[in-house]
Amino acid sequence: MTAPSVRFYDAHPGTADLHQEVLAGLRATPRSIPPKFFYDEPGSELFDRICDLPEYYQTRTETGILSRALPDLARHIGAECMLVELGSGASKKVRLLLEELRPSDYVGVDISKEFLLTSTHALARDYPWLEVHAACVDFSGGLQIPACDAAAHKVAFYPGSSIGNFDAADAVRLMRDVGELVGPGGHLLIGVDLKKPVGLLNAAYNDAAGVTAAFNLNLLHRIRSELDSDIDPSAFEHYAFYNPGAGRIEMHLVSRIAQRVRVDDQWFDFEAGESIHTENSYKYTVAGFGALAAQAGFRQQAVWVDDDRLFSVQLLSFDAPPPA
Ligand code: AVJ
Repeated sequence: MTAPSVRFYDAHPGTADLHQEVLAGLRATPRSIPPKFFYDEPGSELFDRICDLPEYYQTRTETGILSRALPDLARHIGAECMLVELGSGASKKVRLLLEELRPSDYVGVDISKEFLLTSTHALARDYPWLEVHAACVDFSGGLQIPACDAAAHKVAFYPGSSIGNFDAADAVRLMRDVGELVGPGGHLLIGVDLKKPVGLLNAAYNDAAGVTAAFNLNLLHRIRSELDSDIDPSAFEHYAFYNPGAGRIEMHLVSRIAQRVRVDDQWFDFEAGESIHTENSYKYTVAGFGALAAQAGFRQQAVWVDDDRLFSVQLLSFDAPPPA
Protein backbone atom coordinates (compact mmCIF):
# COMPACT_ATOMS: atom_id res chain seq x y z
CA MET A 1 0.00 0.00 0.00
CA THR A 2 1.31 3.46 -0.80
CA ALA A 3 1.38 6.08 1.92
CA PRO A 4 -1.43 8.63 1.73
CA SER A 5 -0.06 11.72 0.07
CA VAL A 6 0.25 15.18 1.55
CA ARG A 7 1.34 18.08 -0.61
CA PHE A 8 3.98 19.81 1.47
CA TYR A 9 5.19 23.40 1.28
CA ASP A 10 8.00 24.53 3.56
CA ALA A 11 8.84 28.22 4.08
CA HIS A 12 11.48 27.14 6.64
CA PRO A 13 10.60 29.15 9.70
CA GLY A 14 13.11 28.07 12.28
CA THR A 15 16.19 28.51 14.34
CA ALA A 16 17.38 31.64 12.50
CA ASP A 17 14.16 33.43 13.53
CA LEU A 18 14.47 32.15 17.09
CA HIS A 19 18.05 33.37 17.26
CA GLN A 20 17.30 36.83 15.93
CA GLU A 21 14.06 37.40 17.88
CA VAL A 22 15.47 36.13 21.19
CA LEU A 23 18.46 38.47 20.96
CA ALA A 24 16.23 41.43 20.02
CA GLY A 25 13.73 40.55 22.76
CA LEU A 26 16.38 40.29 25.48
CA ARG A 27 17.91 43.60 24.42
CA ALA A 28 14.57 45.42 24.56
CA THR A 29 13.01 47.16 27.58
CA PRO A 30 10.82 45.58 28.86
CA ARG A 31 12.21 42.20 27.78
CA SER A 32 9.97 39.90 25.76
CA ILE A 33 10.05 36.78 23.58
CA PRO A 34 7.12 36.09 21.19
CA PRO A 35 4.83 33.17 22.16
CA LYS A 36 5.09 31.52 18.74
CA PHE A 37 8.41 30.06 19.95
CA PHE A 38 6.65 27.95 22.61
CA TYR A 39 5.78 25.35 20.01
CA ASP A 40 8.83 23.18 19.48
CA GLU A 41 8.10 19.46 19.90
CA PRO A 42 8.19 19.33 23.72
CA GLY A 43 6.30 22.64 23.82
CA SER A 44 3.58 21.38 21.49
CA GLU A 45 3.22 18.28 23.67
CA LEU A 46 2.96 20.41 26.82
CA PHE A 47 0.34 22.55 25.11
CA ASP A 48 -1.67 19.41 24.30
CA ARG A 49 -1.55 18.56 28.02
CA ILE A 50 -2.71 22.08 28.93
CA CYS A 51 -5.76 21.53 26.73
CA ASP A 52 -6.81 18.58 28.94
CA LEU A 53 -6.33 20.37 32.28
CA PRO A 54 -9.41 20.81 34.48
CA GLU A 55 -8.66 24.54 34.92
CA TYR A 56 -8.21 25.15 31.18
CA TYR A 57 -11.85 25.52 30.14
CA GLN A 58 -11.05 26.69 26.59
CA THR A 59 -10.47 23.50 24.63
CA ARG A 60 -13.38 21.44 25.90
CA THR A 61 -15.72 24.45 25.78
CA GLU A 62 -14.80 25.25 22.19
CA THR A 63 -15.13 21.62 21.16
CA GLY A 64 -18.62 21.50 22.72
CA ILE A 65 -19.69 24.70 20.96
CA LEU A 66 -18.36 23.45 17.63
CA SER A 67 -20.12 20.09 17.90
CA ARG A 68 -23.44 21.74 18.60
CA ALA A 69 -22.94 24.32 15.84
CA LEU A 70 -22.09 21.79 13.13
CA PRO A 71 -25.46 21.47 11.35
CA ASP A 72 -25.85 25.26 11.36
CA LEU A 73 -22.31 25.73 10.18
CA ALA A 74 -22.75 23.31 7.30
CA ARG A 75 -25.79 25.30 6.17
CA HIS A 76 -23.78 28.54 6.21
CA ILE A 77 -20.72 27.16 4.49
CA GLY A 78 -21.89 24.42 2.13
CA ALA A 79 -19.78 21.56 0.76
CA GLU A 80 -16.60 21.50 -1.35
CA CYS A 81 -14.77 24.40 0.25
CA MET A 82 -11.03 24.61 0.78
CA LEU A 83 -10.56 24.50 4.55
CA VAL A 84 -7.36 26.26 5.69
CA GLU A 85 -6.45 25.64 9.31
CA LEU A 86 -4.11 28.20 10.88
CA GLY A 87 -1.84 26.92 13.65
CA SER A 88 -3.15 23.43 13.05
CA GLY A 89 -0.96 21.76 15.70
CA ALA A 90 -2.40 18.32 16.47
CA SER A 91 -5.41 19.01 14.16
CA LYS A 92 -7.91 17.50 16.58
CA LYS A 93 -10.74 20.01 16.30
CA VAL A 94 -10.80 19.99 12.54
CA ARG A 95 -11.85 16.33 12.54
CA LEU A 96 -15.21 17.46 13.86
CA LEU A 97 -15.61 19.71 10.84
CA LEU A 98 -14.41 17.39 8.11
CA GLU A 99 -17.22 14.83 8.31
CA GLU A 100 -19.93 17.45 8.47
CA LEU A 101 -18.59 20.04 6.01
CA ARG A 102 -17.10 17.68 3.44
CA PRO A 103 -14.53 20.17 2.09
CA SER A 104 -12.66 19.19 -1.07
CA ASP A 105 -9.27 20.33 0.28
CA TYR A 106 -7.65 20.73 3.67
CA VAL A 107 -4.57 22.93 4.17
CA GLY A 108 -2.81 22.64 7.55
CA VAL A 109 -0.63 25.67 8.30
CA ASP A 110 1.77 25.54 11.25
CA ILE A 111 5.15 26.81 12.39
CA SER A 112 6.03 23.43 13.94
CA LYS A 113 7.08 21.08 11.14
CA GLU A 114 7.12 17.72 12.92
CA PHE A 115 3.65 18.17 14.41
CA LEU A 116 2.32 19.44 11.10
CA LEU A 117 3.62 16.47 9.12
CA THR A 118 2.40 13.90 11.63
CA SER A 119 -1.07 15.38 11.88
CA THR A 120 -1.63 16.00 8.16
CA HIS A 121 -0.48 12.47 7.30
CA ALA A 122 -2.96 11.11 9.84
CA LEU A 123 -5.73 13.19 8.23
CA ALA A 124 -4.81 11.98 4.74
CA ARG A 125 -4.96 8.39 6.02
CA ASP A 126 -8.28 8.81 7.84
CA TYR A 127 -10.08 10.85 5.15
CA PRO A 128 -9.12 9.30 1.78
CA TRP A 129 -11.62 11.50 -0.08
CA LEU A 130 -9.83 14.66 1.12
CA GLU A 131 -7.02 16.45 -0.72
CA VAL A 132 -4.53 17.25 2.07
CA HIS A 133 -1.89 20.00 1.95
CA ALA A 134 0.60 21.09 4.61
CA ALA A 135 2.35 24.46 4.76
CA CYS A 136 5.11 25.06 7.28
CA VAL A 137 4.83 28.83 7.65
CA ASP A 138 5.15 31.48 10.35
CA PHE A 139 1.97 33.30 9.41
CA SER A 140 2.66 36.27 11.68
CA GLY A 141 4.89 37.30 8.75
CA GLY A 142 2.12 37.03 6.10
CA LEU A 143 0.01 34.31 4.52
CA GLN A 144 1.56 33.35 1.19
CA ILE A 145 0.51 29.74 0.67
CA PRO A 146 0.76 28.30 -2.86
CA ALA A 147 -1.99 25.67 -2.30
CA CYS A 148 -4.45 28.51 -1.67
CA ASP A 149 -4.05 30.07 -5.12
CA ALA A 150 -6.94 27.93 -6.39
CA ALA A 151 -10.22 29.80 -6.77
CA ALA A 152 -12.25 27.58 -4.43
CA HIS A 153 -14.54 28.90 -1.70
CA LYS A 154 -11.97 29.26 1.07
CA VAL A 155 -12.73 28.94 4.76
CA ALA A 156 -9.93 29.76 7.18
CA PHE A 157 -10.25 27.95 10.51
CA TYR A 158 -8.43 29.56 13.43
CA PRO A 159 -9.56 27.81 16.61
CA GLY A 160 -8.33 27.93 20.19
CA SER A 161 -8.41 31.70 20.61
CA SER A 162 -4.87 31.92 19.33
CA ILE A 163 -5.91 35.33 17.97
CA GLY A 164 -5.63 36.36 21.64
CA ASN A 165 -1.84 36.29 21.31
CA PHE A 166 -1.95 39.42 19.16
CA ASP A 167 -2.65 42.98 20.29
CA ALA A 168 -5.45 44.81 18.47
CA ALA A 169 -3.29 46.23 15.67
CA ASP A 170 -1.60 42.90 14.93
CA ALA A 171 -4.91 40.99 15.16
CA VAL A 172 -6.40 43.32 12.54
CA ARG A 173 -3.29 42.93 10.39
CA LEU A 174 -3.54 39.13 10.59
CA MET A 175 -7.26 39.15 9.78
CA ARG A 176 -6.59 41.43 6.81
CA ASP A 177 -4.10 38.83 5.56
CA VAL A 178 -6.75 36.15 6.09
CA GLY A 179 -9.24 38.29 4.12
CA GLU A 180 -6.80 38.53 1.27
CA LEU A 181 -6.28 34.76 1.42
CA VAL A 182 -9.97 33.78 1.39
CA GLY A 183 -11.12 36.64 -0.88
CA PRO A 184 -14.61 38.21 -1.15
CA GLY A 185 -17.25 35.63 -0.20
CA GLY A 186 -14.68 33.65 1.79
CA HIS A 187 -14.96 32.92 5.51
CA LEU A 188 -13.03 32.92 8.74
CA LEU A 189 -14.24 30.48 11.43
CA ILE A 190 -12.53 31.62 14.59
CA GLY A 191 -12.50 30.67 18.29
CA VAL A 192 -12.45 33.71 20.56
CA ASP A 193 -12.07 33.53 24.34
CA LEU A 194 -14.45 35.80 26.25
CA LYS A 195 -14.06 38.12 29.22
CA LYS A 196 -15.07 36.38 32.46
CA PRO A 197 -14.49 36.50 36.23
CA VAL A 198 -10.82 37.08 36.95
CA GLY A 199 -10.54 34.06 39.27
CA LEU A 200 -11.40 31.66 36.45
CA LEU A 201 -8.84 33.28 34.16
CA ASN A 202 -6.03 33.27 36.70
CA ALA A 203 -6.69 29.60 37.52
CA ALA A 204 -6.59 28.62 33.85
CA TYR A 205 -3.03 29.95 33.51
CA ASN A 206 -1.82 28.76 36.93
CA ASP A 207 -2.90 25.13 36.97
CA ALA A 208 -2.31 23.03 40.06
CA ALA A 209 -0.30 20.39 38.20
CA GLY A 210 2.19 23.00 36.96
CA VAL A 211 1.85 22.14 33.27
CA THR A 212 1.46 25.80 32.23
CA ALA A 213 4.59 26.66 34.23
CA ALA A 214 6.49 23.87 32.43
CA PHE A 215 5.16 25.13 29.07
CA ASN A 216 6.37 28.66 29.82
CA LEU A 217 9.78 27.51 31.12
CA ASN A 218 10.24 25.19 28.13
CA LEU A 219 11.01 28.34 26.14
CA LEU A 220 14.25 28.66 28.12
CA HIS A 221 15.07 24.96 27.64
CA ARG A 222 14.60 25.53 23.92
CA ILE A 223 16.91 28.56 23.91
CA ARG A 224 19.51 26.55 25.80
CA SER A 225 19.37 23.62 23.39
CA GLU A 226 18.98 25.44 20.05
CA LEU A 227 21.07 28.56 20.63
CA ASP A 228 24.54 29.00 22.06
CA SER A 229 23.39 30.03 25.55
CA ASP A 230 24.03 29.24 29.21
CA ILE A 231 20.54 30.32 30.33
CA ASP A 232 19.40 28.27 33.34
CA PRO A 233 15.62 27.59 33.37
CA SER A 234 15.67 26.81 37.10
CA ALA A 235 16.78 30.39 37.79
CA PHE A 236 13.42 31.66 36.46
CA GLU A 237 9.84 31.16 37.56
CA HIS A 238 6.48 31.12 35.81
CA TYR A 239 4.25 34.15 36.50
CA ALA A 240 0.82 34.62 34.92
CA PHE A 241 -2.00 37.03 35.79
CA TYR A 242 -5.01 38.78 34.29
CA ASN A 243 -4.41 42.47 33.56
CA PRO A 244 -7.94 43.93 33.60
CA GLY A 245 -6.96 47.32 32.19
CA ALA A 246 -5.45 45.75 29.10
CA GLY A 247 -8.06 42.94 28.99
CA ARG A 248 -5.44 40.23 28.75
CA ILE A 249 -3.63 37.42 30.53
CA GLU A 250 0.09 38.11 30.70
CA MET A 251 2.69 35.38 31.11
CA HIS A 252 6.18 36.19 32.26
CA LEU A 253 9.37 34.38 33.24
CA VAL A 254 10.71 36.11 36.33
CA SER A 255 14.35 35.91 37.33
CA ARG A 256 14.63 34.38 40.83
CA ILE A 257 18.04 35.99 41.40
CA ALA A 258 20.35 38.70 40.13
CA GLN A 259 22.17 36.99 37.28
CA ARG A 260 23.99 37.42 34.02
CA VAL A 261 22.79 35.33 31.06
CA ARG A 262 24.82 34.66 27.92
CA VAL A 263 23.57 34.21 24.34
CA ASP A 264 26.38 33.90 21.78
CA ASP A 265 28.93 36.45 22.97
CA GLN A 266 26.34 38.80 24.42
CA TRP A 267 25.55 39.18 28.11
CA PHE A 268 22.21 40.14 29.61
CA ASP A 269 21.98 41.31 33.22
CA PHE A 270 18.87 40.47 35.22
CA GLU A 271 17.94 41.89 38.58
CA ALA A 272 16.11 39.60 40.97
CA GLY A 273 12.42 39.89 40.02
CA GLU A 274 13.08 41.20 36.52
CA SER A 275 10.89 39.54 33.91
CA ILE A 276 10.80 38.35 30.32
CA HIS A 277 7.27 38.86 28.96
CA THR A 278 6.44 35.69 27.01
CA GLU A 279 2.74 35.85 26.16
CA ASN A 280 -0.40 37.96 26.03
CA SER A 281 -3.79 36.31 25.74
CA TYR A 282 -6.48 38.91 25.05
CA LYS A 283 -10.07 38.30 26.15
CA TYR A 284 -12.99 39.86 24.27
CA THR A 285 -16.69 40.57 24.40
CA VAL A 286 -18.64 39.32 21.38
CA ALA A 287 -19.34 42.92 20.32
CA GLY A 288 -15.74 43.99 20.94
CA PHE A 289 -14.41 41.27 18.68
CA GLY A 290 -17.00 42.13 16.03
CA ALA A 291 -15.69 45.68 15.95
CA LEU A 292 -12.12 44.43 15.57
CA ALA A 293 -13.05 42.03 12.75
CA ALA A 294 -14.90 44.86 10.97
CA GLN A 295 -11.62 46.79 10.77
CA ALA A 296 -10.30 43.93 8.66
CA GLY A 297 -13.37 43.77 6.40
CA PHE A 298 -15.10 40.84 8.15
CA ARG A 299 -18.73 40.71 9.29
CA GLN A 300 -20.08 38.43 12.06
CA GLN A 301 -22.37 36.06 10.16
CA ALA A 302 -23.05 33.76 13.12
CA VAL A 303 -21.78 33.57 16.71
CA TRP A 304 -22.12 30.54 18.97
CA VAL A 305 -21.33 30.56 22.72
CA ASP A 306 -21.61 28.01 25.54
CA ASP A 307 -24.29 28.34 28.24
CA ASP A 308 -21.80 29.96 30.66
CA ARG A 309 -20.56 32.36 27.96
CA LEU A 310 -16.95 31.34 28.58
CA PHE A 311 -15.96 31.06 24.91
CA SER A 312 -17.26 31.89 21.44
CA VAL A 313 -16.98 30.41 17.98
CA GLN A 314 -17.59 33.02 15.30
CA LEU A 315 -18.25 32.64 11.59
CA LEU A 316 -17.01 35.80 9.87
CA SER A 317 -17.59 36.50 6.21
CA PHE A 318 -15.25 38.62 4.15
CA ASP A 319 -16.87 41.34 2.08
CA ALA A 320 -14.05 43.46 0.72
CA PRO A 321 -10.77 44.79 2.00
CA PRO A 322 -11.43 48.02 3.94
CA PRO A 323 -9.40 51.10 3.06
CA ALA A 324 -6.01 50.93 4.79
C1 AVJ B 1 -2.95 28.95 22.27
C2 AVJ B 1 -2.74 31.26 22.68
C3 AVJ B 1 -4.85 30.20 22.91
O1 AVJ B 1 -3.55 31.90 25.34
O2 AVJ B 1 -4.68 30.31 26.24
C4 AVJ B 1 -2.23 28.29 27.21
C5 AVJ B 1 -1.77 29.44 24.94
N1 AVJ B 1 -0.71 29.79 27.15
N2 AVJ B 1 -1.72 28.41 28.43
C6 AVJ B 1 -3.85 30.71 25.46
C7 AVJ B 1 -1.59 29.18 26.40
C8 AVJ B 1 -0.79 29.30 28.41
C9 AVJ B 1 -3.18 29.69 24.54
N3 AVJ B 1 -3.39 30.02 23.11
